[in-house]
Amino acid sequence: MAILPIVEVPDPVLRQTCAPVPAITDEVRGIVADMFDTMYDAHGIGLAAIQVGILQRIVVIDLQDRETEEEEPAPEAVRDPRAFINPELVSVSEESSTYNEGCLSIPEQYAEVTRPARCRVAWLDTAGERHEEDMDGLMATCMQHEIDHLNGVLFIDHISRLKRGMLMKKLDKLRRG
Ligand code: GNR
Ligand code: NI
Repeated sequence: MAILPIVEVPDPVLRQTCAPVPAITDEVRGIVADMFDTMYDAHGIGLAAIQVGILQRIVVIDLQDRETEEEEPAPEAVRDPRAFINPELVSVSEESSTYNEGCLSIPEQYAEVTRPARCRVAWLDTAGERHEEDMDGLMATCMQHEIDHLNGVLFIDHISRLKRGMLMKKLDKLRRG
């Protein structure tokens, strides 16, 4: 159990392409556990392994642990931890939806991002079982955001240069204090 440091922009690590997990070992299950610890600690609803510097196709999501003002992570009883190994977009809807996205690698910055409203996703669980599921709403948005990470893509790549410039300037200001 470990909370890992989160890689932030403009670290070039975030632009790498992650490798598929070749075999689901105890080491992989250990990475998943550390990713959950890190995600809950940071009050995120999702995390890709690349955000903790591990260049493998591993994603964790928990939509129950919505960002709150509280200091403590959600109690375990109300958690809904889901791990996705080698997740793939099987298909996406023609209909799109817009969501105000944030990213733990771009602290405290948000922007409206338009993506397919629904998607079908295939993945392996931590026991190596294959799953396929239709996703919509926040789950579809979050999964597409996480699969983007595995390909070195960030939500700011989906907005205009002007908005991206403004957001990066705000982040710069935030960091300077
Ligand atoms: O915590 C997160 N919130 C969020 C909000 C809208 C769309 C996507 C996300 S994912 C983000 C955590 C993160 O950076 N995952 O990569
Ligand atoms: Ni992110």
